Parts: sequence; structure tokens; C-alpha cells
Amino acid sequence: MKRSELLSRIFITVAVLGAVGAPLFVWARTPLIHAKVAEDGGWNPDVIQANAGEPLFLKLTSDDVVHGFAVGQMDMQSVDVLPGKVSNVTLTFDKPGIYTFFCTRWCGLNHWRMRGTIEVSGSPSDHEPALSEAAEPLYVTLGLDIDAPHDALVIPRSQPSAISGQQLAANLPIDLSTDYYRAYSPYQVFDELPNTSLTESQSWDVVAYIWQSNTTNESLSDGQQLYAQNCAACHGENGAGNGVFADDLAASGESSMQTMAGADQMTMQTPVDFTDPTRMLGASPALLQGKILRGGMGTGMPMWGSIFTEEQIWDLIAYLYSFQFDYHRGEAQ
Ligand code: HEC
Ligand SMILES: [Cu+2]
Repeated sequence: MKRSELLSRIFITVAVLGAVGAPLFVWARTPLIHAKVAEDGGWNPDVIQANAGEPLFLKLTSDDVVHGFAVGQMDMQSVDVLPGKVSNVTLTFDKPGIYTFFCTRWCGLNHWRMRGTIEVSGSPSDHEPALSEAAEPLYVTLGLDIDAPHDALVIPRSQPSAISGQQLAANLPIDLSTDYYRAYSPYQVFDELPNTSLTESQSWDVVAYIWQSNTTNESLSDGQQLYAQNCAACHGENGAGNGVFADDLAASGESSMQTMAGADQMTMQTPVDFTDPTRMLGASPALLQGKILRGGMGTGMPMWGSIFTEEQIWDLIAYLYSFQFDYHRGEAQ
């Protein structure tokens, strides 16, 4: 056998071994990610590197209670992370960017703080825009101060009915467009309705109809699901601000929550009561979107901008208004 032949044979063997071995090697090298409740440190490690277009292998285990794992703004099934077991996850990211991974099980008062990031480096060849280069949020475009009080000065005496509003609106020059709906609070719309012979309660019915026109059944039920999973523990199953964690949240005081930069001036608050018409009818969809995207910056309201897609946030908002308006979904449609 000629020397060069031998060399190339060895080379091929190594290459073949390499092809088979590399994934195994990567697998064995994949560090175990440990989950613990936020008070004990949350995810460790909490920053993970990946490359766009290449599979990322993750191994997850819990050191205390049952947690869950999902990545924000990605269409993925959440994975249970159990004590004493290892869950395997393989993810592939199309777009470079900073992704947020988060716990999906209510593991305690600070559950929502269990977040980490996946830094996905991109190949410049694909012309996909990187993640989180989303357009400027609407509240910024509109110049809204989302921290200012926004009480409605007039509230309806009974729950406004979209169905009766629909009949009343038939001959009115009203704007049903999404742009209009998103930019104004129900109270502002009520206040600006064209001067007619409508009574106050009829005017509110027309407002309810405008809101219903911008709400689909699908959006409502998606919003309801997201709400039950992510918001009810603080804001309450029925939106009344009395979730199982509401009292603990207030009692937990400032120290544990105020870790975000710039949060010093803010104080802990009780979760907003979405059934309160003064507050909710004075809030535009744009304002609610801003709050949900950005969070309260130290008030106890988490930020969700890196978790939900824009559509999911609009679904949540549609659902929040359903605590105010009578849509009579089943009967009307
Ligand atoms: C850990 C508790 C907690 C969770 C979970 C939580 N919130 Fe809140 N939320 C609060 C607190 C406290 C406030 C009041 C302080 C503030 O407005 O910043 C608040 C305020 C808000 C407001 C502001 C309303 C207004 O009139 O200004 C909106 C909107 C809101 N939450 C939506 C949500 C949605 C949607 C979810 C789920 C995706 C959610 N919240 C989950 C605690 C929570
Ligand atoms: Cu958890």
C-alpha cells in the first residue's frame, strides 16, 4: 500500500467517524440547564448561545418543583421540566436575534421572573430581518404617557350591549376602523360620538358595538387562554384583580421586585381590576398594549414584549375589554 493511499484512508476513516461522532459529541457536551424557583436563582445558565439555521440541543432538569420551558415569540409546545428527570429539546431558529425563554408553570410568586435569553447569531446570507426589530409600538407613535392616570369621566350605569349598539349605529357616521379603535379609549369614543338624540346608555351601546366590530371570536378565545395561563394568578380568573398571588404581591414589598434599571421611583401596586369601568373604559388599546409590552417597571406588572407575538397581545387586549362589554357572542352570530 502506498503511503499516500494509507494516509487518505486514515483521513476518510477519521472523517466518517467525525460525521457520526460530532452530534454525539455535541450531545454529550450539551450542558444541563437547571431550573429553580426565581428566589433560588431561576435558570442556570440563563444565557444560551445558538446559530441561526442550526439545531440547538438543550437538556433541562429541575432542582426543586415542576417548571416548564418555552421560548417567546416562537410557535412551540411548552416542555415540562421535572425534578430528577432530564427533558431534551431541540430548537432551530430561522432568524438571528435575542430570544427570551421562560417558565410556563406557576411555580411560585416570582414564577414570571424565571426568564433567560438565547442569543442567536445570524448568517448574513439570509435576508430575514432579525427578531425584535419590531415596529415602534403604537403608544410611542401616539405619544401616550402610559403611566399617567386615565380614568373615564363618565361610566355606564349598566353593561353596554354591542347588539343594541349595532342597531343604533346603523344610521350614524361612525368609524369602525382598527386604527380608530386602537388609538382611543372607549370613553373618548363615547365623548366624541356625533351629536344625536341617543341617550347616554345608548351611546355606550354604540361604543360596545365599535369594540365588538374589532374583535373576533377566535381572538377572544385565544386571548382568554393566554390570560388564564399568564395573567389570572395576579389579575384574577374573573379579571377582578384578586388572583391567588394578588395579596402576596403587595406584601412582598418593594425589595424583591425592584431590580429593573430605572425602577426605583415606581412602587408596588395591586394588580389592576379589569372589571372596573372607570379604569378600563379610560384606557385605549394602544395604552394597554404599551403596558403589556413594557410592563410596569417596578410596579409588579411583568413585561411581556419578548414573550408574546404582536397578535397575541392584541388577542389579550380584546379579551380584557370583554370584562366591560356585553358581546353576546353565541346569540348574535
Ligand atoms: C405578577 C403579577 C402580575 C401578572 C402575572 C400580570 N400582571 Fe398585569 N399588572 C400587575 C400589577 C401589579 C399592575 C398594576 C401596576 C401597573 O399598572 O403597572 C398591573 C397592570 C396591568 C395593566 C395596566 C392597566 C392600566 O389601566 O394601566 C395591564 C393592561 C395588565 N396589567 C395586563 C396584564 C396581562 C395581559 C397579563 C398577562 C399576560 C398580566 N397583566 C400579568 C400585576 C401582574
Ligand atoms: Cu418555574
